[in-house]
Amino acid sequence: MKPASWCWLSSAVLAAFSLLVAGNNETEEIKDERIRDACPVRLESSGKCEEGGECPYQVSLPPLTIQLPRQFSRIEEVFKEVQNLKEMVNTLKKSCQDCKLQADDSRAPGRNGLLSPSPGSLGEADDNRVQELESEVNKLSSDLKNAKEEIDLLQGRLEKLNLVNMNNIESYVDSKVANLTSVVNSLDGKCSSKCPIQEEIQSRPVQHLIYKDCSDYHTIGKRSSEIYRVTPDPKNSSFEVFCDMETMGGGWTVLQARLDGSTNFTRMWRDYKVGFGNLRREFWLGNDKIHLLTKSKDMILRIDLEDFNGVKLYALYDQFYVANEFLRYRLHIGNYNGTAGDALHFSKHYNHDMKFFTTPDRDNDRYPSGNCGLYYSSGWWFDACLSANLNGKYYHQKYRGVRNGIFWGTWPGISEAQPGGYKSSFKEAKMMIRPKHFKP
Ligand SMILES: *[C@@H]1O[C@H](CO)[C@@H](O)[C@H](O)[C@H]1NC(C)=O
Ligand SMILES: *[C@@H]1O[C@H](CO)[C@@H](O)[C@H](O)[C@H]1NC(C)=O
Ligand SMILES: *[C@@H]1O[C@H](CO)[C@@H](O)[C@H](O)[C@H]1NC(C)=O
Ligand SMILES: *[C@@H]1O[C@H](CO)[C@@H](O)[C@H](O)[C@H]1NC(C)=O
Ligand SMILES: *[C@@H]1O[C@H](CO)[C@@H](O)[C@H](O)[C@H]1NC(C)=O
Ligand SMILES: [Ca+2]
Repeated sequence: MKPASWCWLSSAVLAAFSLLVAGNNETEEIKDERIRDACPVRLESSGKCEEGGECPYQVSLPPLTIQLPRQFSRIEEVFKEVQNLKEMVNTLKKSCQDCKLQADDSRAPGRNGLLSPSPGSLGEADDNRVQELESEVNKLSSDLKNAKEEIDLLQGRLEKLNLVNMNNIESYVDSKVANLTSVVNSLDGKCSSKCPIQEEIQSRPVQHLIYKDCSDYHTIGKRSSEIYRVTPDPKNSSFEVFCDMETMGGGWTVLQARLDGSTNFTRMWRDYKVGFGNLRREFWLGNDKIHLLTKSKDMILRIDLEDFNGVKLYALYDQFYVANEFLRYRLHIGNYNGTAGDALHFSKHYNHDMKFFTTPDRDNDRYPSGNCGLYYSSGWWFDACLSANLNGKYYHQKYRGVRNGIFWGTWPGISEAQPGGYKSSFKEAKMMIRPKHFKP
């Protein structure tokens, strides 16, 4: 492994690092100035006027304080991620160096018998790989420098305008960090695979980067729909989720799934809070986890539905956020697109957007004379009461009586009266989220 590639990577990381440090120092200076200088504007004479010339008066202006947008604190998180990367790179660097020493040792005469693959045949391929990586990292480094320039530019504009939307720059930096993460991860794999003494490398504690949701696993090349562990909030716990890596390019974190009625969804507040069911079959991920996931990034929601006639339709919402428990897991949903119809914003009177979560034991709905969760046997963001309820009872066929099954009010033909008062049921339902800015 050539040291040059590490050099590039570290300089990229350091570029981001120094940018942040510079920011800190500036604000401290501004603070100091303010303490020393109580009077906002001062005029001082420092001597006599020159003949016919100007008087050496000096005007001291008050320090300029700039209100940065709240989103600027995101920089701190990115900084932490970059630091993680830096540590990871150092560890890798060290292990690769050890690795190289071992490789050199083993090439020495008399020790060749210990090695199974011939080091000579690997050399050329390694060189190419190193060169590829080098140029990749090289490019990343210049990308990061571009990001820095872009931030500088934005900071300049900030002084003129009071409001600047940092979302774009954030997601730009985010995607660069995700990209660096994936490069580091792929280096990790390559490094240990060519090390002659594998056990030693593998027994070292492996440092893991933070995967906030399934899209981060997709970014590092995971393509199988499986259970993965995510940490949407580094200050909070990590947990397992099921990732859909196939639908519409993949990268989806599944929040809810119905497919055979094996899990009972008539549950109380506590169960909906922590989640229940089996991640590989039917489950509700849990409102606390859904909150953390939707807080960590701007998310879109996809709902997939299938009825017992084999009709499959979907609904996409370009924003999805669930507030915390204190705010009763209020739903925030964006614009609709898709084929299943916009049942969450059915009409003025049936609209699930901005509604609180209700369960049979916690009435937060807009129906004054009863609890919609109790009546419709589920936990959901009820209005008064519903035009959609994906947590309703699982019926294996059409049913009569209260419409407490899985329900999507814009489904073709669902509102027409059926003979004998039958209601249609659904075979499968699934809710999943993915970052808005994710490009599969
Ligand atoms: C802050 O600036 C001062 C002088 O301007 C410098 O000595 C110091 O090293 C800087 N601190 C950091 C953390 O860069
Ligand atoms: C990283 O960025 C480069 C150039 O921007 C791109 O070609 C590459 O596909 C990206 N890698 C990943 C894993 O996103
Ligand atoms: C589901 O749970 C509820 C509440 O515990 C119970 O009343 C109901 O009978 C259960 N349904 C099934 C199908 O087991
Ligand atoms: C972790 O997240 C849960 C759910 O939002 C919250 O109740 C709890 O206070 C968080 N804990 C920390 C340490 O932030
Ligand atoms: C809906 O999604 C399709 C496919 O992704 C896209 O072509 C179309 O422009 C979208 N429509 C709206 C209104 O966003
Ligand atoms: Ca009520």
